[in-house]
Amino acid sequence: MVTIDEERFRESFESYSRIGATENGGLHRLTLTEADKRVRDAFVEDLAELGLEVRVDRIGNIFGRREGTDLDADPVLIGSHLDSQPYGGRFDGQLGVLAALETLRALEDEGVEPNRPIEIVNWTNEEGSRFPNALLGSSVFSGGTELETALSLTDGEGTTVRDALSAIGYDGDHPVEPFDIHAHLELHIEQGPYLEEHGNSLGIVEGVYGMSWLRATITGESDHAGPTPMHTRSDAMAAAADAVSEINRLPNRLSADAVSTVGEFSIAPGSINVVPDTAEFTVDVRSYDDAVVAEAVERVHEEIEHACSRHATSAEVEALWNIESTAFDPEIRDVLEGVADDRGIAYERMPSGAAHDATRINEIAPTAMLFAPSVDGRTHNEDEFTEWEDCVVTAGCYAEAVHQLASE
Ligand code: HGY
Ligand code: MN
Ligand code: MN
Repeated sequence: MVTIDEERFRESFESYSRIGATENGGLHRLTLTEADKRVRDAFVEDLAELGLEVRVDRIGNIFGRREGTDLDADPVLIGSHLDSQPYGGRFDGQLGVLAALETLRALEDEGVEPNRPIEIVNWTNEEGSRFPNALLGSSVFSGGTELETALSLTDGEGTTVRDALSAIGYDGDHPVEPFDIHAHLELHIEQGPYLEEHGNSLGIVEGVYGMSWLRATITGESDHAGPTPMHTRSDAMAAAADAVSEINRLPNRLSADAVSTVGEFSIAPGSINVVPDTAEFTVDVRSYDDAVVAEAVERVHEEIEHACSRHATSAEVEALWNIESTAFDPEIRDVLEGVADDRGIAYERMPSGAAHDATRINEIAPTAMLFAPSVDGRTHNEDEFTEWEDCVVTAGCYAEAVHQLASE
């Protein structure tokens, strides 16, 4: 049995939450920025303090290794991500990394020496908001994305991942190559309303939705807002507005779980008395059923085409990213259920609408996740919140499950 130190866990959480903190209790800690560097430095320091062998790979993933008694045993991998959304929450990703850190500290405290090594990780660019390929570090590690492709991704200012990594000194020299993993476990906040609605303190995640990201650029003609008759206009904004309202109505016509989001939107030239000639927006479509995601992508293309023909405009639609839905390992889910049952914790099995690095690791190793409840389901904003008692309960289960997996 392993018991976490609640005070120490909370202190870590509070101190990491001060790095890139916003005034309203959130985090603005975009991947590979100065704030991300500072939290990475804090993480490396904490790993070194535990006497772990620390390594940084070429996509900036940070690993710490705690040896087991059996030097040849495949390790258990634990961890999550420390990057945040713009003005995001302080629980998304960070809670998982710190629960993993607290697990290692608790094992150390209690002098528990499982036979398996344990590897802790902080993945680069899980969020995908600065460099639009989410789960980037874990995707390169699992072989889902080529290293060169990842390093060449650019942000809105044209900075490449490669340059951003070296600017913060995390362009590691360790090769990005998957090692054999006995089991991987990620703790995360639910980022949805169901645990709270059902009165459960823990979610045992069955799997993660499939998703596709697109970027559409609609081109029209800029004209004078006054003398240009409506029927002669090629108004890119009007076309985009039509397309976006249809895209937002799509999910109801596709499936009970389908969702679509237009998260970025810009127009040019952006003058009050000029008909816009350019509109650019992103689309994020998801469902647990990959066929629904594929159908949604097709319908997005159609809606944009129809809107463009109504407004004498043209469009280019770029596929940014796609990931299939994934089902987690039933045996590890059973370990989690056993731990929750032993502790009398109310839990439920559920899918995840949010993508996680565990999705990628599940492609190469037995993987599972557990969720802590999100108050009002709010996330990806500064109001993101999880009751501390729920953080402790979930992290306690996590530590015990890791201990059991590492002792198998
Ligand atoms: O987009 C996602 O689901 C994750 O938060 N990156
Ligand atoms: Mn996350
Ligand atoms: Mn997120």
